[in-house]
Amino acid sequence: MRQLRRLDRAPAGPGSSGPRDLMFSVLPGCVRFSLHCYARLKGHPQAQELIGAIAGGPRRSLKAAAGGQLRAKKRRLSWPALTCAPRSLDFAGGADDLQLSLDLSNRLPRSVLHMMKFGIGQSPPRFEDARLLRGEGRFLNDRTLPNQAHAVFLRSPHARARILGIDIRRATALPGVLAVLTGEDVASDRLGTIPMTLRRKRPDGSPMFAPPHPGLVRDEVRYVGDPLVMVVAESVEVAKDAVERVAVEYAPLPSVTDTLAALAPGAPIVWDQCPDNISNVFELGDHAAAASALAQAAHVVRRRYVISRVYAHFLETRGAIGEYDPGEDRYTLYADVQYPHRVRNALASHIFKIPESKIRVIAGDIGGGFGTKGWQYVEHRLVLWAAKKLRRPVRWSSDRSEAILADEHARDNVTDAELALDADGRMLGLRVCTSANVGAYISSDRNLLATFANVHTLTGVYAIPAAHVRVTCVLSNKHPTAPYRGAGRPEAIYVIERLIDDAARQLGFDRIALRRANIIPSSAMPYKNALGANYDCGEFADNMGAALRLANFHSFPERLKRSSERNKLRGLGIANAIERAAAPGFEFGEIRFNPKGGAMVLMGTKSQGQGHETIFRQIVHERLGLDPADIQYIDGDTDRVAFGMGTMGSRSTVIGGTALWIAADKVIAKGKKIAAHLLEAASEDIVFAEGRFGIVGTDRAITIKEVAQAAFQPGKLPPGFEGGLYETGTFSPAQDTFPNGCHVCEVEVDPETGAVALVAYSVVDDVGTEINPTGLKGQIHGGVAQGVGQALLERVAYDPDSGQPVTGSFMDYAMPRADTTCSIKAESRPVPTQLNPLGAKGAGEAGTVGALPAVINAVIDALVPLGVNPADIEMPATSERIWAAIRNARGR
Ligand code: MCN
Repeated sequence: MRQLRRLDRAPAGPGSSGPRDLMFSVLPGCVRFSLHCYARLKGHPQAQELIGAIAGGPRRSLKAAAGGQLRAKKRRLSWPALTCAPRSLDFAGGADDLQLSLDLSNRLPRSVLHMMKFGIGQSPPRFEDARLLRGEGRFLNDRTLPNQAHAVFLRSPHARARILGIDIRRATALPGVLAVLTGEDVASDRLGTIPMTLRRKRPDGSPMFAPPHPGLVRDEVRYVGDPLVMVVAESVEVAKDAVERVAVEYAPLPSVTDTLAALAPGAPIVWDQCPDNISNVFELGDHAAAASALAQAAHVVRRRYVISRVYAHFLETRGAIGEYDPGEDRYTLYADVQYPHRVRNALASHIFKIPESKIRVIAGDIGGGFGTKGWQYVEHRLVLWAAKKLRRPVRWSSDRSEAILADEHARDNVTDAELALDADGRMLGLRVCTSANVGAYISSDRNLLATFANVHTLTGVYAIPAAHVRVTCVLSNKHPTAPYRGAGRPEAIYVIERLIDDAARQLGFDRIALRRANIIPSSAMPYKNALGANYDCGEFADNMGAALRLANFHSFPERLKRSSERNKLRGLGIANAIERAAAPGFEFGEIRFNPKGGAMVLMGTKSQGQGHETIFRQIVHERLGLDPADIQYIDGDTDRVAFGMGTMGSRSTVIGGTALWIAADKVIAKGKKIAAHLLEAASEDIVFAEGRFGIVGTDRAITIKEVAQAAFQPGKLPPGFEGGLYETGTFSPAQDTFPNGCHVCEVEVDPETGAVALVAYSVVDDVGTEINPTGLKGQIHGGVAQGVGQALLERVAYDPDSGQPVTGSFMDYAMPRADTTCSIKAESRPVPTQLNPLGAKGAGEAGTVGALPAVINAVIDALVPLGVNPADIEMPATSERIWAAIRNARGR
């Protein structure tokens, strides 16, 4: 029996002519199939035709159905193949919704059935999209609690100033104001901070200086935006008025924002206790080996690269609602956080010092997180604290202009890199010294993550036998930094891939030949690089070859010629990317059946837009053959999900997916025992395949749904057998996976204005087994766009004298838009890893990792023929910078 099921379709938008996406699943191994069509018919006048086409004729019972049109999608089903007589047909539903259920005997070709499969490697439309596109998502701002009050923060207007006094009397007196809270209140209520677990040293060997943010400051402000007063009122408007009535007496002090300026002797000091502004130093690799390689090399290429400061402009700005239940003496935090369980742990263990059971964290839909919606934002603790004081829910919701002041920023470093090569261009050693600007506070390990966790791939995909990196974490009067898509990975690949282009130019090598000569061959796998990363598998040279083919590299000279005929410069940039993804650390998944045989999947990961609801259903469908429509998906609630580490570091698919795989294995193991009892066979004779438990060598079988139903009926179980069917999986991999790929970017530059147009972009990526190829492409595209944004446009800029951020709105902070990018060709060359049963590697950051160097290398490639010094081109490569570099080259 074959079963073919219509699962869902994306809603048609206004003006569209009918259902856009039709999705089916097939459970192979069956003789017949049935087809269920759930169509929302309103506004789709051709539904009858659709149904007729599916059913191959019978429209007799469809007269109530109006609307719907069938449009075969290229890679999906060919509709004529479905024109076969139904054995039975029935429908149900109201005026707007129709559920069509066809039971058709036979006959879809195997190839068609394969295309319609829902499991791993298929690209069904995302389950979450219908809800999200209809505006039925549950984002934080969709949530309103009865009697909620509103919080607004007073943030420092100075980069550094001593607070001489705070007068809240006029604010408190404003009608509608419920509370005006200051750093004194935080201190007297003894709210804690999150301790550092990293044990770092300063250059003189003394312990790391890592000052956490207290929540609200009371003595001194240290960056523009530093929160010092929280007003809670009946409405946001009243709270904002009250904030303006708070009188703070400041004594401004000199500030420093630039990284190298903060390190200079006599620089303004961010913290009196740390006179050199150096928080700590991190080192990795073999210093002596790298030094000796540099000393003995025929050539050494030395360059300085600057990675600009950017920040994640989520579609949904951050927010939090705190609620306190005095009856249960329990807090609930509603917030757009990436790791609900870790937020709960941090709040309970370190901020409030109460049992974890006293806090529930709920994260609904999240409009983008990008690594930056982490756990230690002070607003989380403050809304809970205020809610308990006021016995009312307290909401804070950042608006777009507050976001740049309230959110953590990312990247921001200056790197000096040296590459040693022999006379033939073989790479011998790499030495890297980075000064990373970490801002004014270090409130948890997370704030330092990008400075150390991903430097291991600085040697890229190349066999460089000796390497050493030293990262100096520099305090400044800027916002703290946090992980942001890639969190050190793009920075690492930026350094090595620019350095190779610079080496090729300086020494007269062909840039591709130089890469090929040094690339780690797949025969060398597993390969431990000089910084300790253990690359388990990968075909780096083949990826580069495939990417160059995809980009039509051989015909680049013709395109170059055509561009120059139009007085445009053209450049092509290459970057081989590799990254650590899905680092060891537990993740959790649960499959919980109900007595009707449906299942709930509960995950410790938290989707922020990646499409988890779809991929985890795919994995469960693949393993258990469950109808995805029978699966309810839950994440982001610490009361409902037993445990979780959350979503970051491109870990959810690999680690969460494997946890779910383990849970499914346990379901099968228990299911076999139940099936054996029901089929009166020995459990060793039961085999499970495609959703059915059968007796080996016979056609006697029952479905997993029937087994699940039996699990809740004592009479159907062996005597003394534990009933129920709910299994969990908790998994931590032995090591990171290493997704890799090659990016080829082409740009056109207008030599008169310096304007850059991205004209072609190709990526070949290896993320191991692709769970959902379309979702994956979306991730690659989104990641590339984020990299392109940083390479060409984005930068958080500060006025060096006052320390004021001068890119406070989208008028000054240049966000990439659709017309900044071009059509991105993404092709997969998966080399499945053995590190997890899925064979998957992480993918969520891969696009960004290669994009920074590919774009900048392309821009430089375009400009070098004009005599532009590559050192004059740093990110963001704005038209103004390029124009100035061209003028410089022309000696004007
Ligand atoms: N995928 C796949 N096959 C694989 C790996 C991944 O098909 N072998 C696809 C799946 O569709 C999966 C998605 O890629 O849902 C991302 O999977 P994964 O690499 O496991 O990454 P995570 O789900 O853990 O997401 C984290 C990652 C990171 S670190 C950032 S930053 C980022 C990113 O995802 N932030 C995002 N992508 C984002 N996408 C959106 N829309 N919003 C964000 O905030």
